[in-house]
Amino acid sequence: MTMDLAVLSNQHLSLVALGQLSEARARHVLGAICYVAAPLTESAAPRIDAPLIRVLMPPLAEMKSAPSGQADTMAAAAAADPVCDVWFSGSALEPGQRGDIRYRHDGSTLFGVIELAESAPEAGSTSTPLQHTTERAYRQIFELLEALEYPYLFRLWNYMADINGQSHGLERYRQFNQGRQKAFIACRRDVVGNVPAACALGAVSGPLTIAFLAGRQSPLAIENPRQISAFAYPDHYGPRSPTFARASLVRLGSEAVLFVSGTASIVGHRTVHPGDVQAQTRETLTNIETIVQVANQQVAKPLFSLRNLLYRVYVRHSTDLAAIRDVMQERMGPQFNAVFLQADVCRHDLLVEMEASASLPA
Ligand code: 3EB
Repeated sequence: MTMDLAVLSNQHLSLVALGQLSEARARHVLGAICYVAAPLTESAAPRIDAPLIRVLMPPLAEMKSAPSGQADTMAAAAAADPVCDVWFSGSALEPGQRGDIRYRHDGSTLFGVIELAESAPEAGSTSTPLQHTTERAYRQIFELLEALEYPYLFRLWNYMADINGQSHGLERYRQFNQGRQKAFIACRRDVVGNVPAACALGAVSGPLTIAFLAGRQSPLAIENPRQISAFAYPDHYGPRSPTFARASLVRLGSEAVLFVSGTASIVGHRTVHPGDVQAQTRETLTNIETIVQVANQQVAKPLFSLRNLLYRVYVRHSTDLAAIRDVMQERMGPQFNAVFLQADVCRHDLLVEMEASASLPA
């Protein structure tokens, strides 16, 4: 049976569907990130021999309809089946484990996952546990990539508990940024310009959980002209800037793969439309559209569009689901491909954040 698979592509599958993939197709799974409302029992865990991580981040489904006679605003979001972002390779895969990282790779692309419980640094260190743990995770990632000769990070997903919480006098997201940037510097990685696409979101609970895609082909880092680059944010967003690009674009064989980072209602460096989830959704889509235009200039044709991306939408308040979906529909029509997750976004005033990807013949 021939697997008509792209060089690198992703798909949203329910956890059940992931467990039921044919053996031939399962062999092509690089890895998966599964978003679950509650910890999985062992029997519910899919028996798939690929790196898979579970993030406690409830998937959202809209209720079919509001009770008759009640206003639309009564329509609430309900928990949906666990949903997985599954990454496929068109080639044969090799599995591996090194330290706390599990990975699979195909000679061109590597997908890895690492989960670390937060632990305090040795006595005398000024790092907070989250900062220390982040630094350890990233050092392991860079060491693996060096050892296996996959030098280029395309994309990272960062998930942590209580992202907006305060401890040791600093917001936890800012502690994470400190640890991440320190590891980049220690491992002689660029912290401005040539940096990977990423997202950083708050889960209900659980360890620091990171998934990543890396390769042997250098990606192009893309910035959004409407926004100040995150690595150049002013100091008042934290002592160390976030280390990510607005998107990355990589050419793999005959395909162009676009990774749009977590994108929110930020213009310049400021949050705009605080308290207005629909206006935030419109601004976010305008930001993604702008990133898509920059990517299209790079491939010299209108390859990517809002409609042909695959979205993950992080919703702070599950009751905002319908309002967000309506704006997406108003902008893209009914045919868009998205999953919605309840998550904490890394600024208090952000109500929604979206990330997207597409893999297209270029
Ligand atoms: C922002 O634009 C919103 O720290 O890796 C988006 C994407 C955000 C990635 C990260 C943070 C990150 O600043 C937050």
